[in-house]
Amino acid sequence: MAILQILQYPDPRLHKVAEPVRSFDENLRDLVRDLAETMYAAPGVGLAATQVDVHRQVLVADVSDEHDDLRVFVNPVLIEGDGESALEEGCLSVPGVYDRVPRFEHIRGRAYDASGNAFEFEATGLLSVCIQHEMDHLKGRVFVDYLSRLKQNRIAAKLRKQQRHTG
Ligand code: GNR
Ligand code: NI
Repeated sequence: MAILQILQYPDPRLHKVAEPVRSFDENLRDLVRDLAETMYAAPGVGLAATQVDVHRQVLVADVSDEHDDLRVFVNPVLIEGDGESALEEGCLSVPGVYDRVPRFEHIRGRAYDASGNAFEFEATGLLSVCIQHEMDHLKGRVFVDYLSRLKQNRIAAKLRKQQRHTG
């Protein structure tokens, strides 16, 4: 198990598009364990492999208060989305920035677990928004990409400055 380093916006590696997982092996299960450990340590409610510079379609989420409801999604696809949600979002790769972006309130999709078993999922509320946020990461999209160019420039400048100070 290991806590992995999370890429910080505006790192260009956050815009890489993840490849589908082809072999459901020990390597994948190690990645899932490390993603979960890194998410819980942060702490965050979700984490995509892209954020730890692994460009494969794997994400984890746990929106429970007790941190006892880990969900693992490999090669996730949306089947349908409806309604509108605009929860305030944050991102471990964009610390200190919170904003609303357009999301479905309710989603249905399918994915694989870490052992390669296919399953269908349905989500509303925070879990739904979190899964959409993580699936965007896998496509190389960060939530601030939905904001105005002015906001994006301000956020990038602020975070670059912070990164100069903290290394
Ligand atoms: O920890 C996180 N909280 C959060 C809150 C609202 C909507 C999405 C999220 S995901 C975020 C963790 C993260 O950056 N995942 O990519
Ligand atoms: Ni994020």
